[in-house]
Amino acid sequence: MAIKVSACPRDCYSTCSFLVSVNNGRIGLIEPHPDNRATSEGVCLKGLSYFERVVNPGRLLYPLKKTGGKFARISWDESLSIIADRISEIHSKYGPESVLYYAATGTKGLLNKVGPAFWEMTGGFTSTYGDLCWPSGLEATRLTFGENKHNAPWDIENSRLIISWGKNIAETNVHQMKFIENSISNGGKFVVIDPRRTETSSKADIHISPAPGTDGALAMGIGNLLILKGYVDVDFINNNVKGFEEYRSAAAKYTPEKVSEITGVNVGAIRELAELIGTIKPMTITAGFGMQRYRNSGQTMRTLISLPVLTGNIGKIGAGWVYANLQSHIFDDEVDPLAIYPRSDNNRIRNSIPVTKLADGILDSEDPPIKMIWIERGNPVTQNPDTASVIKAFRSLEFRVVVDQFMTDTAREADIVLPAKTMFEQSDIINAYWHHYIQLKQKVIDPPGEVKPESEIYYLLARKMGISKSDMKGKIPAPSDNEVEIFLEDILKNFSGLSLSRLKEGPVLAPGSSDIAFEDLIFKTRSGKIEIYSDEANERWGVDKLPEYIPPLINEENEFSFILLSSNTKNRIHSQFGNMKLIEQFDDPSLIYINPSDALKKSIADGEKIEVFNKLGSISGITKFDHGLRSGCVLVKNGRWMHEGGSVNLLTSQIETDMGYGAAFYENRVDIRRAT
Ligand SMILES: Nc1nc2c(c(=O)[nH]1)N[C@H]1C(S)=C(S)[C@@H](COP(=O)(O)OP(=O)(O)OC[C@H]3O[C@@H](n4cnc5c(=O)[nH]c(N)nc54)[C@H](O)[C@@H]3O)O[C@H]1N2
Ligand SMILES: Nc1nc2c(c(=O)[nH]1)N[C@H]1C(S)=C(S)[C@@H](COP(=O)(O)OP(=O)(O)OC[C@H]3O[C@@H](n4cnc5c(=O)[nH]c(N)nc54)[C@H](O)[C@@H]3O)O[C@H]1N2
Ligand SMILES: [Mo]
Repeated sequence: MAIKVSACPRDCYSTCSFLVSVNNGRIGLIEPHPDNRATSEGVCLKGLSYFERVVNPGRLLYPLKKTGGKFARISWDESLSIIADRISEIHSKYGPESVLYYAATGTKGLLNKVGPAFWEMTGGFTSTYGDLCWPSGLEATRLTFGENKHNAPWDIENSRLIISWGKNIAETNVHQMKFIENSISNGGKFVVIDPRRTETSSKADIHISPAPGTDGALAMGIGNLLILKGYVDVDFINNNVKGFEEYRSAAAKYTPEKVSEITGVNVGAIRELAELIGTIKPMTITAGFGMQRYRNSGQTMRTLISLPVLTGNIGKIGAGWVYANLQSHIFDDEVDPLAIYPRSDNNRIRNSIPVTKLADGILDSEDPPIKMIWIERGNPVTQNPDTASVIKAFRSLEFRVVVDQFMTDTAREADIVLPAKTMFEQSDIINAYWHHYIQLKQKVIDPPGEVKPESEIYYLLARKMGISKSDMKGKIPAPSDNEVEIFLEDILKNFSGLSLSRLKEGPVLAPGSSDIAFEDLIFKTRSGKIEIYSDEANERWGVDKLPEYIPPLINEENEFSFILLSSNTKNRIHSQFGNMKLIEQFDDPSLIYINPSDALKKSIADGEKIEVFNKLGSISGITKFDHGLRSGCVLVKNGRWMHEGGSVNLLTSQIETDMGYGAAFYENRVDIRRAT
């Protein structure tokens, strides 16, 4: 048996460091690597289930071709010939930009850039812009501080007051809980702001449950009280902040009474929260994604960010705005929500389809219209808004290729499905967005069946298409472990302290990173100060220069009674892991959560089979009474597959957020009825 160092490449805060036991080519126990201070506590259930993921009977092991609606195994040579022929046919009929390359969050790694490099070599392609996940918060943070970084994960235990705002830490960032619990044991206070009771709020001193999408009003109201009570840090503001006077008059409109009316939070709780924030230092707000699933989300995030700024909780131990720590993103030029890939020098990338409107973007595309799609590391039929339209858009195309580990609802729509590697089957370098370690995700076993990593698929396809080996040099590694290592080492050589041999021992803190973000009080904004007031926000996104509360669209009454929330869940990452036997025992995706008072109005009992529907579609499931969910909401966990009752995105529309081209997944109303 051998034990090898590796790291989890899922799109998850923790990005755990692993010690992987390998026995006769089989993955055994996965244990935490002690050198990662953020994740040394333990591996989550999903991580423990990896041993099963690799050998899961549903794993795709060979290329498949669909004929007459049925998939059958074909050889690599045949699949690549078909793809090469279709690409050249579609290129000659419509031009290279009629090919849409779509990649999402399935796995992190520097080798992911091989995909766009290949498509660029074919003469060009179209890609998506924006992001389904976090761009409004990234942009709000960048506009305010100039960059996205925060204190080291372990620093939060030094906070005396921690506010978890729209984040379900106990399920989505499990390792952060340990540090929060350390703070609580040392007498720190913990507040959770979420329209439902969660595993996280069960640990809180105070749980505030605002009406969905109204957090902006709550934060402006708190800001107003902080100013009125003299709780703001005047010296810090005078030296470091742009726009305080303007903010003061904007916030004055948000009296506790008005905020209470908007948010449904009682005046006493609003005053108490302001009192805590004003009097307890250091304070950290750790913000999640809940309030970013509304059209107003960028502006909402700006209202929240103002609170640690007003109270001087920036650049200090135990203080700050914990949203995205991109200090390990040393390999990217810039994190710019406007462009996932920087435009190439020779302009071969058309960045024209908004990811939130993937369906309409394809259906409305012209000059040239999209005719082919290549999908890897993503499951857009399940995860992107408006599933029915996504399927319609895919079916309007002439040719579809999906690369995945499993026969997902998206893969089912493909003409050719290619089998993808798992994290154990190719080495890669990964970064994180919560801690600031650089890590090696190490190859520990050979891929099973005929599985090939994407870099190899692209290499072979390029050769089929007549692209020379020398053209691929430095862009697509030749198919061997040694060539992959040379490719990665070549990137690492630009950074002191980083090398493959060092990373084979364990995680390394990113060069230039620091445990206390903004300790130097240098802010890379236009003014060099923290910008509560931002000209750029207005110029780039057309929003007010100041943070503000804009009522969400769901407040506009329509015939559907409930607001539809679709949070993440502990034992899955979006649509991944639900098909593992280990996970099935703990996770029931069929459950549809509703407050009993609402269910009773509809004469629906706990455990009864129901449908959730609106104008876009319907899904089915089992009612689960949830006293902790705000009345007026229905909650369906995102990531369910068609055979589990249907993706929640059958009910969501293609609405963009005010900044960063994100997805306003929660701006949807639905109704429920007993299933027939
Ligand atoms: N186990 C697990 N971990 C994950 C993931 C996963 O799928 N599974 N996904 C990863 C990814 S990609 C992401 S983006 C993150 C997401 O991490 P989180 O932000 O923690 O997760 P969400 O479930 O999107 O939302 C958090 C909470 O916001 C609440 N919420 C909804 N609407 C509002 C609102 O209007 N105001 C407020 N204050 N709260 C609201 C929801 O009830 C929910 O409890 O997690 C990452 N970690
Ligand atoms: N209604 C609603 N929808 C949501 C959300 C929500 O809160 N509500 N959350 C949104 C968020 S935050 C996010 S981040 C997105 C996530 O959206 P996606 O990134 O599309 O989500 P996943 O379900 O993780 O799908 C990733 C796919 O990649 C595959 N995969 C994993 N590793 C590899 C690999 O190495 N190679 C290849 N080729 N494939 C691989 C997996 O098997 C899986 O099918 O979903 C969004 N959708
Ligand atoms: Mo995400």
